[in-house]
Amino acid sequence: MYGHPPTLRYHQAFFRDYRDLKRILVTGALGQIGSEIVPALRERYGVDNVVASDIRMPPESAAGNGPFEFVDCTNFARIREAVQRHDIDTIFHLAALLSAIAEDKPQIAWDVNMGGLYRILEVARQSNCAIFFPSSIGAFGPTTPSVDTPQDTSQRPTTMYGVTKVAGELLCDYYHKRFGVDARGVRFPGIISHVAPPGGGTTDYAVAIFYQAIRYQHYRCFLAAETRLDMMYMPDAVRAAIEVMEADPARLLHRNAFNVTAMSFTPEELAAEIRSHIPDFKIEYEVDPVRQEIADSWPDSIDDSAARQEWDWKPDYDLTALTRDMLEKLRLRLEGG
Ligand code: AKB
Repeated sequence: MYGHPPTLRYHQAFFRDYRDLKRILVTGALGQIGSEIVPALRERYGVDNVVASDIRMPPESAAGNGPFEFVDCTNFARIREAVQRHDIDTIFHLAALLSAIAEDKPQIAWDVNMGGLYRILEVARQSNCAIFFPSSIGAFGPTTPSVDTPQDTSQRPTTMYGVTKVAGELLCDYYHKRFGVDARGVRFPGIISHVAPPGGGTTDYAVAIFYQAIRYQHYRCFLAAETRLDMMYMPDAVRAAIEVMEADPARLLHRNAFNVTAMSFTPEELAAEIRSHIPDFKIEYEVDPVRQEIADSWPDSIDDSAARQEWDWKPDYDLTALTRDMLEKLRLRLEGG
C-alpha cells in the first residue's frame, strides 16, 4: 500500500495507464523518497521485481524485505552489473544531494548529482531501460515568475543543486531525443513524510516541525515566517512518480520535468494549522541565511496544469489533510498511541 486512502480514482489511474514495468532498480533507496517508493513498487510489481540500492547497507531489520544491491551511482560498472544481473528495464534514480548540502559541498554535489545521472542514462541507453528522474522546484531561480510558475519558463537557478537539476532535465531530454531513452520525471516541491527524514534540504523545516510539535510543543524555524514554498505529502509524491512512468506516451508533450504540486504555504501558516491540533504549539524564528537565500530564489507556487492535462495528475492531500495525517502517524510512532 502507498499509505493513502485507496480511492477509486487511484485504482482507475493505475489500471488505465498500466505499462509493463517489470524489473525495477531504485537508486538512493534508503533516502527519504526511496524508503517509501520501494515498498509501493514492491506492492505493485512484486517484491522480487524491485531491487533497492544505495551506498549504505539496509538495517538488519529490513534484510528479508526484498533484493538489495550496494550501488554507488558514480561507478558505471556497478550500475551496469546490477542492471544486467537483475535484468532491469526501469530505473528510479533517486540518489542525489539536496539543496542545502549541495550548497555546502558544490563539487561533491556536481559529481554525485550530474555524474550519477549521466552514468545512469548511459547504462539505460546500453541496456534499454526507462528512467525516472526527480527534478525539483530548485530548478527555478530568481528570474522565474514566482507565482503560478509556468511549466515552460526561465530557469536560471543560483544554487549548485538547481544547476544540477536544470542540467539533469536537459540531459534526460537529450537522451530521449538522441537515443530514444524513455526518460521521464517531475519537478518535486518540498516533500513531507513521517517515515524517513530528509537530509540537507531547504524545505526540511516542514518535516522537523511535526516532530518538535509533538515532542516539545515548540519549534525554532530556520526559514522566515512569510517564506512561501510548494509542498507535497509523500503518498502523493510516490504516486506522481509511478503515474508519470505509467502514463500513455502518446499523451505526453513534455515527458520530463513536469511541475507537480499539492499545496503552497509559509511556516506561519503551517504553524497555525498545527495549532488547531496542538493549541499550545509555539514557533520562533532563527533564520539560516544560506537556506533563506535558497528559499527566496524558488517560486512561491508552481502551476502544474501540464501534468494534470497530460497524465491526469491530481494530489489527494491539502494542508489540512496532511497535518491531520502527519500528527496521527507520528504520534503513533513517537508516543506509541
Ligand atoms: C530541498 O529542499 O532541497 C528539496 C527540494 C525542494 O528539492 N526538498
